[in-house]
Amino acid sequence: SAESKSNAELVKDSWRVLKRDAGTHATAFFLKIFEIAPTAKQLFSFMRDSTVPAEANPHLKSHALVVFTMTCEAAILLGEDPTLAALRPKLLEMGHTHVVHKVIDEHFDVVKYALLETLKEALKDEWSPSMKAAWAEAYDAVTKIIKDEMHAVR
Ligand code: ISQ
Repeated sequence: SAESKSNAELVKDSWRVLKRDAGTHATAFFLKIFEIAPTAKQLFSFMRDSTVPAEANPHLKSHALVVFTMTCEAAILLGEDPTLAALRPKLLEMGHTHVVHKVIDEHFDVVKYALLETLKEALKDEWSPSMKAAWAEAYDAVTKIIKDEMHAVR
């Protein structure tokens, strides 16, 4: 039953569903972010300089997949490695990149909400409170390391 699954298994299950139509879900994810926070478009150079509608932007999919895959990798790792030591070098680097692009802490809340909404819509009947908790835990662990590094270098 779903109750007996680990967080890693729950996230892997949802990832399998998401992957079937990754482009669509990646686009939905971005559009949700811009719906909540229209000024967030200014953070992405490929959006800022673009004349095509967001849903036709080729860079959008790969960027959204960064967030999906990083959160997914973290969820799988968390059971064995609560400090995410293996991902740390990459996450510290991401902290620097986000400072350069003038990302602030509040942006992470918008992205978390949009991520969970996107997953809920993608998973439909398979979405569950335990899946939501598993993704949220992984997202919080990843973004804590990124944000701590942003505060340290700023
Ligand atoms: C933050 N960093 C990289 C890619 C992203 C895609 C969507 C939303 C936030 C992001």
